[in-house]
Amino acid sequence: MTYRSDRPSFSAQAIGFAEGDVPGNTTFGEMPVARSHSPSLRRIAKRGNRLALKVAVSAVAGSLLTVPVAATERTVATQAVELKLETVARGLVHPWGLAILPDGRMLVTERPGRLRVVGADGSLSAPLAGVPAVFAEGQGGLLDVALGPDFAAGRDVYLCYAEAGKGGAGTAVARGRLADGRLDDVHVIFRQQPKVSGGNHFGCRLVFAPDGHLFVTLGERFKFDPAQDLASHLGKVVRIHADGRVPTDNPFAGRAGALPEIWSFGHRNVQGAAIDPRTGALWTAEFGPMGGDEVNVTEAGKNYGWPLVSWGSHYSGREIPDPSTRGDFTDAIHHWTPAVSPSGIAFYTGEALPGWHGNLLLAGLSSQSLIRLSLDGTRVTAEERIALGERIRHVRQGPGGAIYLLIDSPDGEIWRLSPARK
Ligand SMILES: [Ca+2]
Repeated sequence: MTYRSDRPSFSAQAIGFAEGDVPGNTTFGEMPVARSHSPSLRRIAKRGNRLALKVAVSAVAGSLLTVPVAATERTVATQAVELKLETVARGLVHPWGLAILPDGRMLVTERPGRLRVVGADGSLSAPLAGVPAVFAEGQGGLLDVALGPDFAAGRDVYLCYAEAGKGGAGTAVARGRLADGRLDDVHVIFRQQPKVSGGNHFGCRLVFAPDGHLFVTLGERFKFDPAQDLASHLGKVVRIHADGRVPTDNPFAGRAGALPEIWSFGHRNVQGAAIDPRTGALWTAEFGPMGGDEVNVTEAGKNYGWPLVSWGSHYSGREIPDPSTRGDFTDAIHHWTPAVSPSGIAFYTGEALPGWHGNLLLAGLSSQSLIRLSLDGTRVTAEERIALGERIRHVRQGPGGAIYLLIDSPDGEIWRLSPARK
């Protein structure tokens, strides 16, 4: 059989695929898939391109110059606001991480191991030199990118990626300095221990807390029990200084047998991380097994229960006890069964999209949607799924309150959502 789904069958799991993270199309699963019933937005966009080309050709014939981008715009109806959806950049291979530079250009990672600058006109630079070699197998490769909190002064760029080494592979974090066409002074500042076999569940998002600490979200490498082992970085969120040093006030610092970088544990595969702008707290999103995707408020020293509890069940169908059976674990504030496969997340702090301020946005892979959660503190009061017909890897807020999305595909794109103008 071919493995075309986010949530593969048990036999797919047995050979090592898991998660909403298997590249490819979705032919079954949780959400109705627009692609199988109607033309996808991509196809609409390509049709738009051809239309634009004709417009451009006829415009040239008429001695006018037009740029064939606008024709790929379309509108997307949502509950609160009608959105304009534009394709900003094309031709990216599984784009994974996105950082918006102060000048409006963007840094984007491609999972096979490339970091590029996206110009304001959507042009892609050549791959930047200086990016570490990555383990580009399964879900592994070059993953997230983040700017340092003092980027304007130091040009610090952080990369999170799967790194090969003794024992297999593990997630690593490197820091470098952005120069013209390259990263300089690249150093590894964190390595997940131990490296293990397989290509699943690397995490990874990078997010800086308001106090300058760096949170790194990690997966359990599809190894289950190590998520509960404080002597392992598998299935953990870790907290380090911007230069990789370990904060002395971390919850397990100084505890015998525990790795001092650990912030929280009992995680499965955390690919979403964002700081709550109201409180400064870390929020994360992680993939459950079969069902049981979670949003967590991720606090110091807390145990989130994987693999001992989950709102989901094993791919075999074998049940996993629900979190409500174990008061010693911290439960998710929101969860999904069937799964939606949340990757990147972002709090919307802009004013451009009426009704969205303060909402949590989640990029949905198997659900092929942007998910919008309305919040009252840490309580989810409403959920909207905006079907987009493509696997959404990441969501970021950009200049002017626009939303940027990464489309997870071998022919991936960057999209921008902004208010539709009447
Ligand atoms: Ca369960």
